[in-house]
Amino acid sequence: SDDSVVLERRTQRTKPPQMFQVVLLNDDFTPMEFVVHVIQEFFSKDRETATQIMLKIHLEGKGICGIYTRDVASTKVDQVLAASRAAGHPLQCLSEPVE
Ligand code: TYC
Repeated sequence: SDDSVVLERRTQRTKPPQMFQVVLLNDDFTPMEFVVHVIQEFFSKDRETATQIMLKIHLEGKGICGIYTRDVASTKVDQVLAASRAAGHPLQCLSEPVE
């Protein structure tokens, strides 16, 4: 006879996804006001927070604007670059894995 025992898995074991931080880089040409606008629009920050992030980038060379899953981070980068090019600014944006 078949005396095997099957135990039901009651814990889910899906590991959390790798997260990606979206970083803006400083440059000498993009207006501060444009960077603040970009951070507000694409990273859902209020005006004060966006201004703080922009100033950190301006002073330190780069700064994290948000942390997302791979596809969302990639879309944010594409949106920022498209808006920057459309406005004639050289603003650079990239995403990198967290850790
Ligand atoms: N350095 C720019 C200026 O003085 C402002 C700036 C801030 C540009 C952040 C890019 O990611 C940036 N106009």
